Amino acid sequence: MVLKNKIKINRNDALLVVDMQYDFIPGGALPVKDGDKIIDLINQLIKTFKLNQGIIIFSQDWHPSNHLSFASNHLNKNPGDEFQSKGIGPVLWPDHCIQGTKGASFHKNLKIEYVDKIIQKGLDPNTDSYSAFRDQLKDKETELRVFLNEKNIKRLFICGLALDYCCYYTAIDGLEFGFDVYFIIDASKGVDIPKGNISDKLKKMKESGVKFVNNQNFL
Ligand code: VGL
Ligand code: ZN
Repeated sequence: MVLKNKIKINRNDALLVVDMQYDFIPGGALPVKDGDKIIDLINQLIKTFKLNQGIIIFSQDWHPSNHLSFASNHLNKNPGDEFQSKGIGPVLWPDHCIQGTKGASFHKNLKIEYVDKIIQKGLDPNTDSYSAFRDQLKDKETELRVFLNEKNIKRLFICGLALDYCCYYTAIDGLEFGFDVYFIIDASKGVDIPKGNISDKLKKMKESGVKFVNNQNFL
């Protein structure tokens, strides 16, 4: 399942580090199991991309407190309850990554000094934006596509949190927008909500043409 060949990063490559924020790390509001264990690996990747003139991008979930993906903004709903309506769902979440809070900030151990661009998403209270490219209704894009095209990026390497939500939707949109998409398996962790979601989303990515790699594939 993981590619065998070695990969040499160049100036047409981008590393997209998805949502490495306190709320997605154990201790946060929407913790991803072992989310903190991938920080060192991501820092190694950041160094590899920097050394080889690749571009480094961080995405940041950045919600207003009245965001409709929060169970607290619905009557009689709890985090994890099923909910599917106009760009929200398939479940409701605990309040997380509220703009300006500690939970929304990047983990302090990340090599943020090497970042070329930060893409914020989920700002519209009425629709979610798992993908770093655009909202779930596919209505409004972030700056990501234009930025990647301006920098003449061909290969997009994705890692971070959560594998089965923001990483997955970003990877699928990346393919649709014409990028050669690589998913760095060992530098990503998922929530697996509902159960089986991680393996389902890995299968969908593979079928769609996403390539799987590990940190050791990089030269
Ligand atoms: C995410 C659920 C809600 C993610 C963001 O970063 O994967 N998941 N908001
Ligand atoms: Zn969110």
